[in-house]
Amino acid sequence: MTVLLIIAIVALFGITLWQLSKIFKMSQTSASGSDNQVANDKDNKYNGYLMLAFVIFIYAITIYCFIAYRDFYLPEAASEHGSEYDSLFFITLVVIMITQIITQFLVHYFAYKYKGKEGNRALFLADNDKLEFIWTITPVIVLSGLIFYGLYTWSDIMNINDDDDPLVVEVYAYQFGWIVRYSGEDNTLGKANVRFIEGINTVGIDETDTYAMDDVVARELHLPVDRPVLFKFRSQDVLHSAYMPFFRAQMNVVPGMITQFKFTPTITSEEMRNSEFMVDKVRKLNKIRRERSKELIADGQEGLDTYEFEYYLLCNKICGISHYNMQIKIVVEPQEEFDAWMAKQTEFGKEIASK
Ligand SMILES: [Cu+2]
Repeated sequence: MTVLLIIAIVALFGITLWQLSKIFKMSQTSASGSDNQVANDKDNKYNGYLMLAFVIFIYAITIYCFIAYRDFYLPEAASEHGSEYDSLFFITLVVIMITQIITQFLVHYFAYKYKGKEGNRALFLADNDKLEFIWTITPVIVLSGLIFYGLYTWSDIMNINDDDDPLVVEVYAYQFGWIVRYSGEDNTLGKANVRFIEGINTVGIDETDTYAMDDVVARELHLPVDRPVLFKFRSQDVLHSAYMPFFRAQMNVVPGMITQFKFTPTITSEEMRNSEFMVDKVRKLNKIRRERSKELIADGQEGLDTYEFEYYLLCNKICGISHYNMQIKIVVEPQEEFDAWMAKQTEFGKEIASK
């Protein structure tokens, strides 16, 4: 790979020198009156066709990408606000695509249509108020529409209403992992500070705070389905970002402050695992893994496990050397299963009492 890169750099450097020498030569010849470097009708025609060919190439590669990468789309959102987010995204994409397809065509078509011709002179046009008005006002209207729609969606999603009685959960980020803290019976998180981190107190809970006694610290993020969850994010060290693509949620995790985000999960892990989309995706993935396993085993190494779908919360800020593996499993389940899981966890108060 490195060798390839070096070869590419040397080649590019060579081409640059060659082009530079050409420019130098051109400036010399035009000064001396020779015009053998000026494009003639044949050259212009050739370049005109190249312009047309290039726009066809752009369209072809766009269509190819849509088809080739169609499997990489996320399925239906697994949260309540997800569909609003998806419609915003889809409408923006459609508006941009239509504009791009038309303007790209016009740019290339006009370059072809008005290609240079011997003896032709360009028309001098100082300005045209009407035209300028149209091409200024149209983007203003379209963009304002998109921006207002985006702002409306944003405030709708980010509006945190206490009447919803959300389950309060802290998501704590560190290099390189996540810890979650449930607020317990009182649904209020105890105070915490990085200075209190010691031994089993992994997220720095204030042991003197009575609200903290029923807090539950866990290494898996369990969420009851159809109940609003209010996430409070804290970071121990650097900037991280909590990314939950299936729920269309992402929030920066900033050292020294608490950021928050609320959403309601609507599809359990089990339902997502059994959905048509996921069954098909997992089948394709496991086919790739089986083939890779064969190679590994033939090589005397251990084969790969069969993949099973789980939701994950991932870090989406490049925060250091093990950033790529900074993740925590999310389990969305019916309320009863959530309660059963919670009953098996130890409250912070009991944990410090038994140490
Ligand atoms: Cu991170």
